[in-house]
Amino acid sequence: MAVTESQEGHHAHHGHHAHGKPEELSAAYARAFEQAVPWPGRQVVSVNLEASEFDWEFTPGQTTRVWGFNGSIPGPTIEARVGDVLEIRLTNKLNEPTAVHWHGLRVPAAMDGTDMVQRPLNPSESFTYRFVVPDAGTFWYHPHVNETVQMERGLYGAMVIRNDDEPVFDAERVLIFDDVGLDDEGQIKPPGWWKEWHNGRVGNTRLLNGKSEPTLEIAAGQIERWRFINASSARFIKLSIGERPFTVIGTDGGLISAPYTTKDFLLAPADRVEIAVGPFTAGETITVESLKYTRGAFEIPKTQPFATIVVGPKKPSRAVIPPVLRIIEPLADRTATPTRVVKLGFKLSLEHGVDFTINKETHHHAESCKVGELQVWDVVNGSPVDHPFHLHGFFFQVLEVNGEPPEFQSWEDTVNVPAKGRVRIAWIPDDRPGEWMYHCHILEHHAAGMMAHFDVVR
Ligand SMILES: [Cu+2]
Repeated sequence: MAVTESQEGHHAHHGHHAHGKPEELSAAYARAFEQAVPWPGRQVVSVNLEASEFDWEFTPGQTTRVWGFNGSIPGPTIEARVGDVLEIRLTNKLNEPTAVHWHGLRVPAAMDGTDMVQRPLNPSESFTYRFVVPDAGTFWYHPHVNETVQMERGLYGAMVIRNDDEPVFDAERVLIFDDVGLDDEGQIKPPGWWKEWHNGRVGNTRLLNGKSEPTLEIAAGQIERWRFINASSARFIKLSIGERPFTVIGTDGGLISAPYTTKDFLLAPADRVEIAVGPFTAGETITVESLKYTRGAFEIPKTQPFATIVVGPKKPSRAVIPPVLRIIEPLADRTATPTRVVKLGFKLSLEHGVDFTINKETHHHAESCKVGELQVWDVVNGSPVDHPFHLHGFFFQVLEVNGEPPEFQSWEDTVNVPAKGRVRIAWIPDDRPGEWMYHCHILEHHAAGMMAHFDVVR
């Protein structure tokens, strides 16, 4: 199996990734593929994704050699309805192996796209993923192979899954935050030395939908639904719309319990938020920006712009934000006894300067979880930097962050665990046994060991 140098280091830590050709499907894969049948009245949505290298203008007039899906950054937005089957054919036109993870989707383990459940596609190979999409919300896709390079260069895209009874807005858009580290020639810098491993890469060029500081136009008087995704390697975005109030309606796992109005919202790497934006007045100019946030890294917090909103002539509005968006029954009380403690830590390393650990191990092998059994996990951060904790394949509820309950009920797949802080989560594995993982979504921390494998068993 041909692997790049950066992959070998990653693979060396755990020995049970899948072998064989992609077309020699495992029994679990074949079963999952066969069982992916649309719900009544729903359909199969077919998508072709091709990962390749091409030229892209992050800034007008400056060409950068990038990697992406279907020749654009971000890749195409994959849209479907709850209960549809997505059949996604991935073709690898890169010169190194890749595979795709469907971030936040509750797919069978065999379709999760990690190197535990499939052998990554070699150059020029194709592979078809097929699964039902059971939940409405804003999700995204990205490789789970050599991520610090592949995602930095532009391999990611959004997924929007809708229900029949979505709240009504005047318009809707998907907005993906990212950044990229460019050199003087406008080319992507190779991975950096120990500071970049410690902090994760924060690039010098801020992007919204693959462009440096674009302009967004909105009609005065209208209210739009904006679905934000933070696809950056390590940047924390404290979202602000010109420091005006906006209304949060959804997070990682779709709609939240009730609208929540705020002036800022923290998006750690891999987080999503859906907000109602507007109404504004004709002629206004508003900045979409990230406010100062201290995450404990060696960096100076700054307020930084990502885009400019220009408000055009007034149009009528038909938007209605319902007072109750969704009923979310709590899985557990805040005082529930934890069934597991997940300790996020670090240790000094000759190779990286610092290694990142879970329960004192890099690439930790964690205990299995039983289908149907309530999980209450205390995720404890013993390090002086924030870590966004991501659980593959399942949604959890946040019970507490540093002892405080969250502002609203929601389903999440990523939660920021503050420096020296503690987050208590609850979740129940539904009947999708197999190999899963949880890890820090700062890509350099994940690569430097802050991840754990575990099985869901019947
Ligand atoms: Cu981390």
